[in-house]
Amino acid sequence: KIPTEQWAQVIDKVGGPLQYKKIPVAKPGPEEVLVNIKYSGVCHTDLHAVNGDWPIPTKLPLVGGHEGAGIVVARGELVTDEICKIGEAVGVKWLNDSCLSCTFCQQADEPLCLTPKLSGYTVDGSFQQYAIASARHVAHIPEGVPLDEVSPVLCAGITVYKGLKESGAKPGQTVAIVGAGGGLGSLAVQYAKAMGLHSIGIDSGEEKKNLATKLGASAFIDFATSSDIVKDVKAATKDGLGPHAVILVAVNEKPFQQAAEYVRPRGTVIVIGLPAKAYIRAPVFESVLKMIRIQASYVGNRQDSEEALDFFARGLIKVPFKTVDLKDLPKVYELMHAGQIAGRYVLKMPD
Ligand code: 8ID
Ligand code: ZN
Repeated sequence: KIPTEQWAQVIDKVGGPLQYKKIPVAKPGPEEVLVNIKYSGVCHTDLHAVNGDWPIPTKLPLVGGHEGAGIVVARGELVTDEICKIGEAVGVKWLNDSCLSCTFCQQADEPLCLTPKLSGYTVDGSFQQYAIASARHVAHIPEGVPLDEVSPVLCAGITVYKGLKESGAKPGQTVAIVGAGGGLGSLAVQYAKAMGLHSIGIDSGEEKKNLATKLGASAFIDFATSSDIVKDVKAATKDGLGPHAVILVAVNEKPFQQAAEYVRPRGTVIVIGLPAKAYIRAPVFESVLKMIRIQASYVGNRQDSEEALDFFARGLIKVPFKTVDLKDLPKVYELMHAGQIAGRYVLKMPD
């Protein structure tokens, strides 16, 4: 039976504070499903939303979260079994809905939709027991997959997998993962490996170094202790010419202004991280003579999501995560703000 009230983490204004309280359970619209969220990963995007870091305002009051894994418990009258079944395990992703009609949606660039709904940003997300999502956009979680471990795949996994595909890096080539010990980075190292790529991890501290190395990075560079990152990254590639691609998933502007200098000639810099008010910078002269490419990547479409989940279901991706209760979200944000999370935190919803 679906209750009328549920536990949620809510902010009323930019900056918080978070309020752990009971709010009403929403009813799905004609093309929506109601998902009983069991677990939700916490992405740095959720903290950017609380802090008002970005130029687009969030809805308020806001329930954050966009890595929600749960079970469909109700659906609107236009949702058939072909679209989404009651009792099915699904993921509530950042892209909660897109119109499927604009020029971008028509070409399967759903993240570029002109009228998207974003979970935990423009609509309430997964830091609650019952979340609403568009039936055509929920991710279908393969059977037998544990909902706690898979939840971070729903944003972090999909995003880095898409970024690696967009980079054009081919099996046998090398990618640098900037922010390799964080949520996105720790999955990027593994997707890279599964795609036949070598990876160089860049982050800071023993814990993140050990994690990135254990997950498959062939070299690690500590950004806090390296006296010359550009030189060190190049030196970590076999021929000293630098990585074929750089995947930027850090939450600090510095590396976004450095990557163009160590990427290999003909190489690609993929911009994914979204530090507040940051700019990308590259020297024109060297960029031209090296014919480099700088490109951004934004989550993934439904097909990317299915593929990223399939890598997980095949056992190629192990999410390094710790679980805490929904009520403990403030502690997770504190650790995240301090850069002290190696891997991901996953919230367990109350029963
Ligand atoms: O679709 C997208 N483009 C998308 C999707 C999901 C998330 C973008 N994001 C954005 C988030 O909004 C956030 O800005 O990606 C960024 C990373 O999210 P995350 O992985 O959830 O954050 P984290 O777990 O805090 O990891 C960040 C890591 O960066 C390292 C930190 O040590 C941490 O491990 N880092 C920092 I801060 N500065 C660094 C530097 N100079 C650095 N690593 C290397 N060099
Ligand atoms: Zn995210």
